[in-house]
Amino acid sequence: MKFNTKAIHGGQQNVDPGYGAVMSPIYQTSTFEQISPGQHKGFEYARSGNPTRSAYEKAIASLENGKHGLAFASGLAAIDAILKLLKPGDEVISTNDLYGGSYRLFNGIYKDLGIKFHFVNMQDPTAFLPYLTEHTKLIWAETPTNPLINILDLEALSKIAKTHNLLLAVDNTFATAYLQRPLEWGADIVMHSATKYLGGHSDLIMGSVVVSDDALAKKLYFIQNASGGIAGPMDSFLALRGLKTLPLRMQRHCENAKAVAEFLQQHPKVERVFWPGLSNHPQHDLATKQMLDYGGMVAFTTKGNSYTEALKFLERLKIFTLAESLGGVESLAGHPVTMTHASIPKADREKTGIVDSLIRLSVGIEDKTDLLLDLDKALG
Ligand code: P1T
Repeated sequence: MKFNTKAIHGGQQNVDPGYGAVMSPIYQTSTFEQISPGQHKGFEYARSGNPTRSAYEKAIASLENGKHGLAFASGLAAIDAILKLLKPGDEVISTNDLYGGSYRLFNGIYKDLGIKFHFVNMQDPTAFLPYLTEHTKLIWAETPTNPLINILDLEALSKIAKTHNLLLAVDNTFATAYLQRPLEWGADIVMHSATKYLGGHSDLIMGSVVVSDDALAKKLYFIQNASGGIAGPMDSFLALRGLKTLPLRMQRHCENAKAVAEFLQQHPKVERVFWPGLSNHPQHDLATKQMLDYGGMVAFTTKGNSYTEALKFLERLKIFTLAESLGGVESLAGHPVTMTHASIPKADREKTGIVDSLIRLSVGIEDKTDLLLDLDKALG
């Protein structure tokens, strides 16, 4: 099946054996009747499994070209489950340019539980080799990165991971399975904040993990059930509905982001634009190699790098809503320094390029003429 067909039908055969409902029903139940103790119809207790969640898990696994999908209560709950594969003393090499909440989970919780993190600029995939030790177990990559839209080389990272017997986990939230499928490049684990493009309508918080290896899937399923950070049936239903229009939405997100990036690039008040579709983006060729298109996320800095000017710009926007999050049909704008990346210490933030005037746009699927007009007026 091709991707557009899979988005609608992938893993969705016979979702309602009872009545043949075309859409997976929302099984809003905590438990399932057993015919005799231990004998049931496939589901027993809804933390362990729920048919609506299972329908979503099969669908996202199919889209990522993986074998096993797992759905969690949030993107961070999904990352949390992946980290629980590790033991005290293990080491992780993570990209230094990543979602602030992932950094907070690593540094604020798992560091104290005995896991050591090295935050490295992974744009050169060999840069972390000096940090490898016999204790290194996991490479954490995010591409495109949040918020600087840098691109990491999935093929190169997975080759290094295989050579050193490490797990490579990729946060695929910004790209989605429509634009990029990390498992196909050799990654072991792909993770999503399904809150974003997969759900697509800013109406749920959810996460997912997809793997192909059976033993790894078994461990993750054990963690999902034992820790209990599962996605509920209503959110699973909404995310599953979101997947069906993912290709259409992503096409428009990319088209509008191109218009926005090109507009910003020629604007006299703008210093620098970060969007991998621009030929002057440092990893434009790499993005062209590993992504189908360049995504709906655009970041930029203004001339003079003024914190106050950045806030004023954000307050003046009318169609772009000033809010955290991304990936919904509506355009959002954010200020990483005060919002999504505030939990990263200033010195670390600035080292990676998250400066005071950095603005992050999640370009929605509205008419692009209105979006450009809104940006133009707000830039003054
Ligand atoms: O919010 P949650 O569903 O728990 O997902 C966390 C997460 C993980 N990975 C990436 C790349 C993310 O962007 C996020 C969440 N990000 C935002 C809320 C944001 O505005 O960037």
